[in-house]
Amino acid sequence: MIDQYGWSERLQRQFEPYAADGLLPGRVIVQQRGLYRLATPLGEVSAELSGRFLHAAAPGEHPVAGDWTACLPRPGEARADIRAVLPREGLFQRKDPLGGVQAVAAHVDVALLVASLNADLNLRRLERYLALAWQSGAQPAVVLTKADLCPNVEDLVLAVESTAVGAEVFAVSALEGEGLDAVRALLPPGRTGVLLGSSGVGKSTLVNALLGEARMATREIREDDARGRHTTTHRELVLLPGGGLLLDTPGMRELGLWDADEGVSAIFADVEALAGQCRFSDCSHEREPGCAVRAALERGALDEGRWRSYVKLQRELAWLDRRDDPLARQEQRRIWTHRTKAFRAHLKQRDRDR
Ligand SMILES: Nc1nc2c(ncn2[C@@H]2O[C@H](COP(=O)(O)OP(=O)(O)OP(=O)(O)O)[C@@H](O)[C@H]2O)c(=O)[nH]1
Ligand SMILES: [Mg+2]
Ligand SMILES: [Zn+2]
Repeated sequence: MIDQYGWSERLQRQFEPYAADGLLPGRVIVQQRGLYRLATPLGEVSAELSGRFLHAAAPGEHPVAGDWTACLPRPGEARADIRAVLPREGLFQRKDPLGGVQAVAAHVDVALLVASLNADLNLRRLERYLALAWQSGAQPAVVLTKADLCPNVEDLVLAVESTAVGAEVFAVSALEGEGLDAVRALLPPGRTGVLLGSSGVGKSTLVNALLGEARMATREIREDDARGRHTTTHRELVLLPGGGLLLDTPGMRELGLWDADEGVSAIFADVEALAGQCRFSDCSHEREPGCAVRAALERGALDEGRWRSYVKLQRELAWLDRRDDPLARQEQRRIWTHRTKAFRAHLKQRDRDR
């Protein structure tokens, strides 16, 4: 049972101390607030964090979808208590607004960045998803959905290919079953993919098409362009008929800041208002006279940590912007190509180790 969920000899070795304590391995297939559903050698069970774990673990260490845990089944009940989380690989993280990181999914091999060929394709947003994917250590691939609604699929695929350096690009129509085999091929038995992309691009529809049944809830057709509504509200790992595993996630907000510049301004509106009051419009907020930011920091009106987060984030965004500059882009391309090669080599090595 857990072999199907990607259990490996390496995980088995890491699990030995827990096995000696009578614990069972369980992979998190659904995570909804403090409640979990685990795939274990005894089948699927509901689970909670044990008191001891809650006490000892930092929030960032709480299990997320895809995690492997050590759990203790409650006798006579289809329930278990989670006692520990195994070391993570392919950890998908997002930035939280204050510069920290939050785990989204663990043990991810392939990150499927999903965008619709129907709506305006936002290449910059795609780049951000890509940056996030590269940070996770998972191999990114771009899936362009709703090909049936697009008259110039080839052109768009080419445009995306030139942006998404190092990632394969696929066009699919879940509705007509086009291009699904290429996606299936990314997820051979035991390999885990995560779907990432804005709300409404068709992530859950794609899962259903790959499953061959309507298991995930999808948006009504006539609501296609409804704004701000998320059909999927939790993360769920499903076992595909071909043996691969795919994690469906809620759209857009899932990635927080990486989605849009507006996000930064909204979260740091007070900081930006302060910066607007400096005497010099190009104030670096370091030692210029009449700097409203330094004054507020000295008065204690602006929190030092918050300011640092803001500066860090600006740097991050500048880094993303630099990639619109041809020379910087060339340099990035070199780095990314190198990373792709390194990553492929890493995967090969890992498969050999398994
Ligand atoms: N024509 C066409 N419509 C599609 C295709 N795939 C998805 N759709 C439609 O797009 C809408 C949104 O699909 P969902 O699968 O719910 O989107 P989602 O990405 O899971 O959205 P969230 O769960 O909110 O993040 C639905 O009305 C689907 O029927 C496709 O290949 N072709
Ligand atoms: Mg969905
Ligand atoms: Zn200033």
